[in-house]
This record gives sequence, structure tokens and C-alpha cells, in this order.
Amino acid sequence: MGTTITRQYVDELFSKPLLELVFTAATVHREYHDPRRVQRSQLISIKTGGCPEDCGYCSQSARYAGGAEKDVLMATEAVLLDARRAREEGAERFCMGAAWRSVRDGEEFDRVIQMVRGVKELGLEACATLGMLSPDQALRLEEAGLDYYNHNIDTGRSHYEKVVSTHGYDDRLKTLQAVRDAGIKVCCGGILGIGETRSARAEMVFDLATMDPVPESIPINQLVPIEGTPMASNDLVDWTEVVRTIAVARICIPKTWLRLSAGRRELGEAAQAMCFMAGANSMFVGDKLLTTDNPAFEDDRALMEKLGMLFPHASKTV
Ligand code: SAM
Ligand code: DTB
Ligand code: SF4
Repeated sequence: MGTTITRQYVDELFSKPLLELVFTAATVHREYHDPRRVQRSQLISIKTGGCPEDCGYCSQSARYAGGAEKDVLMATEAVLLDARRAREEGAERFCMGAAWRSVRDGEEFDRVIQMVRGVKELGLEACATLGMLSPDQALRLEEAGLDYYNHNIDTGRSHYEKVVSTHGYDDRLKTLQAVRDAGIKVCCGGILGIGETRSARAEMVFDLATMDPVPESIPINQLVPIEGTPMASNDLVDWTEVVRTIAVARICIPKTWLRLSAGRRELGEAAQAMCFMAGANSMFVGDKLLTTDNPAFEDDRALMEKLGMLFPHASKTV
């Protein structure tokens, strides 16, 4: 699947009239998915800030003033308390993020392994994003029951070095290979609004669509500008570019979970609806992403009701 896609085909899709493109994507979406189904993941930042990397969009880099304060790794019980709450609000997957360049073996990684086991015991899918991983570390996560590992390519290869200088695109691919080889599902996507051209967006979708196998989960983030970072005053990409990117990704990668990720507050309800029409079928739930705000639970429930999409959840009073 996906391997016969050419770069020219992706470029042509990006150039189509928007509503034609959305119609095609919506049609493809209906061949493979229930259009009322939206997968729900909840994030937690288990170790915030102080990251040595210089990703120009990120609140957690120690290089920029104004971002998140550096914190220690959370206690396992506190993380599992949050996971239980997420489950009560209807989350299906619990995603744990740590602002590390790479994972180091030792007490902290052992604790993350405990967290993964605990999340699985609650009956949730477990996902983690901890920076670069060695093949051995990926295997340990798999043995603990980790379902997904998130590690984004973020943008097209040609633009990547303009976004981060402390690691390269090939480092990202190496970690993704370790994840794949360990038998963990891959969550890999990108971010829009980081100074990329439409061509770089097409390059990113092409790279994702020609991975073999393609990622099982693809988050599409819109930049949430963070004070103090080099991208603090970036213009938001036009909402139609978000819709367009989602539509092209759905056409090229029909079976994946395609997540409308960071930036939903900035998009507003109508543009989000268009993204779901264009084939997005996953979202982050809960008031917070890692360090920035996400729409409130009740607002999402209301939006899903308006759109006639399914939003099952256990009682909040349980
Ligand atoms: N340190 C890990 C890594 O580099 O993979 C994981 C954490 S990082 C926060 C995960 C992804 O979140 C990034 O690859 C990027 O796509 C997205 N992201 C980070 N900061 C963002 C922001 N300010 N706005 C939108 N998306 C953001
Ligand atoms: C992804 O692609 N988006 C999530 C998750 N993977 C880890 C993170 C979004 C972060 C948004 C900015 C913040 O809250 O700091
Ligand atoms: Fe942020 Fe991850 Fe880059 Fe660190 S490696 S600065 S946490 S995106």
C-alpha cells in the first residue's frame, strides 16, 4: 500500500480545487472507515521542558526563554491517575511525552516501562514519545506492551534542517526503524506553519505515503506559536491548507488513523468539521496537549454531537 504513489501525483492532488479534493478524500475515507468514528487519544507530559534540542517550534527546548519550565519525571502513580481519568472521559489511547533528546537506560526509563504496563492494565492503548530510541530500548517498550511510538518527521526532508539543527531527518528515520523492527506500531506525522512551502508539505506526505509499511497513525499538527521560540510570530497557515494536507494524506494513505492534532482551538469548529469531512478520524481529547491548551472536553462533545459523530465516554462522575 502506498508504494506506487509518485511525487508528481501528490503535487497534482495539492493543486486540485479544494472542494473537488475534499470530495475525493471523503469518498476514499468511506471505502475504508466508518465516517462517524473518531479515535480519541489523550496526551500527558510526563517530563516537561529542559530539552537540549533546538526544534524551532517547541516550548520544551532549553534554548529558548519563555517556554515550559524544566520538570522532573512524574511519579508512576500520578501518571496512572491521569490515565484513569482519561479513560473515564472516553479516551482510547494514552500518550506519554517526555522532553528528552533520547532515552537513557536507568531508573527513569525503568519508570516509563512501569507506566506503560500500568496504562495497559487499565485497558487503554499505550503510546509514548520520548525522543530517539535504540533498538534495545524499543524492544523493552514492546515487551511492556507499548502499542504505538510517536516520532514525527515533521516536514519535508528539504525543510527539516531549517527547523532543527541538533539532529537530522535521518536520525528520525533511524528511530522509526527501531520502532518498526521491535513490532511497535508507528505514529509519525508533521506540523504545518513552520515556514514550509506547499511543496515541502507535499514532500512530507509523499515521504509518509512511501514508507513501507506506512505509519498506522499520522498526526497533523498546526503550529501553536510559543513565545520565545524562533517561530513565535509565524503566521498561522490558512485553514484551507490544513484541510488540503489532510485530504491529500487520506487519499494517499487510506487506511491510517489520521489525527487532527495540535491547533484545533485555533482552527475553530467549521474548519475542524471540514477536516473530518476530508478524512481526519482521530483527535486529542482533554483540556491540555503537552504544554498548550486543547479544546475542553465539553466543547468537543458538543462539536461531535453537532456533526453527528460518535463520542462515547464513561460518566465523568465515576
Ligand atoms: N521529544 C519528542 C520528539 O521530538 O519526538 C516528542 C515531543 S514533540 C512535542 C512531538 C511533536 O509535537 C513534534 O514533532 C511536533 O510535530 C509537535 N509539536 C511540538 N510543539 C508544537 C507546537 N508548538 N505546535 C504544534 N505542534 C507541536
Ligand atoms: C504530535 O504529533 N502532537 C502531540 C504528540 N505528537 C506528542 C504533541 C502536540 C504538542 C503541542 C504543543 C504543546 O502542547 O506543547
Ligand atoms: Fe521539543 Fe522533542 Fe524537539 Fe525536544 S526533541 S525540542 S521535546 S520537539
